[in-house]
Amino acid sequence: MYDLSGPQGLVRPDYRAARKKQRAFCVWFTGLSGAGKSTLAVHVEQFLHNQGRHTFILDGDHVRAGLCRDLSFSEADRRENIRRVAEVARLMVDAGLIVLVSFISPFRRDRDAARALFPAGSFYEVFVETPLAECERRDVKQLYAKARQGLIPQFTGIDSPYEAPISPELRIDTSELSINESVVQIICAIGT
Ligand code: ADX
Repeated sequence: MYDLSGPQGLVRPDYRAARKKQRAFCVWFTGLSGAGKSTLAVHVEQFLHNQGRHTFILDGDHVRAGLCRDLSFSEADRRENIRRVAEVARLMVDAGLIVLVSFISPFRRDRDAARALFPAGSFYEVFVETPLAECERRDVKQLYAKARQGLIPQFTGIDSPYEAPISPELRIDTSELSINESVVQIICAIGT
């Protein structure tokens, strides 16, 4: 792991967070499309913002329209997608922010590599483990129907793998918990 604090100047990452009167960290939401990752990130952010915290959301749909617009959904491009967003999240944490990352991030080794970028205790993996059947039933973006018709190749959970986390900091099944109940669990897990 490289040290961003040295050559950049005398202001250390923890000084920047302290100036914001907060602990800086990353909450990494992973799970299938439609599992509820983005919804949870939005509500956790709102809670933290109302508590006076400085936050930022990095979301797959948003980042793929800009920073990662050159990337497809092949395995290699998904890995590059996650590598980039992990690096950006790390920069934002060093800037003193609480960063909420919401990507399918289907491969365990890429999530582990993301975790390794952060100081110990400042990365929380939240596995949004809503079952595929429920994600498909919701089909908010009508993508599962298209994937089943063969119109979207390599769709996660259909014909592209999702590797479930082995020991995430937290598991949330949004088919069993309300948004508010989920937010409370996440806030308790991150301890802020
Ligand atoms: S990741 O696999 O590289 O982490 P990411 O979170 O950025 O995925 O983007 C997922 C979103 O892209 C989904 O919620 C869905 O809206 C859209 N999408 C388009 N094609 C696919 C696909 N083949 N598999 C999964 N999601 C897709």
